[in-house]
Amino acid sequence: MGSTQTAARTGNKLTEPGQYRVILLNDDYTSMEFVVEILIGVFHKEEAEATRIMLDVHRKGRGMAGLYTFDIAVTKTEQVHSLARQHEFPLRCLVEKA
Ligand code: TYC
Repeated sequence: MGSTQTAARTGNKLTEPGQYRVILLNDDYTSMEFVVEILIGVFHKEEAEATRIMLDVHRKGRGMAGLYTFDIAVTKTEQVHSLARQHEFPLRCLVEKA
């Protein structure tokens, strides 16, 4: 049995360290190649998986780049925004509680 179930059963206040999704947002201006490079360079995806995620975001408007503890999720989000600024793309992402 996992510790989350144990914590719930014993009624104490312990919880697992939170997991946070980094969500990539679509826009009309960022190049597909740049998004794939971000997914490989920042989120350590293989090229085929990076392309799949990029196309999913392109079609649906948003999609998950990865699942991390809070500090790592925020750091990756900052890296994406910094790289996007350097390349003059409006690419945005956000952190949400999983
Ligand atoms: N929609 C962009 C285009 O057609 C590609 C894109 C995909 C942009 C994913 C952002 O998170 C994104 N060039």
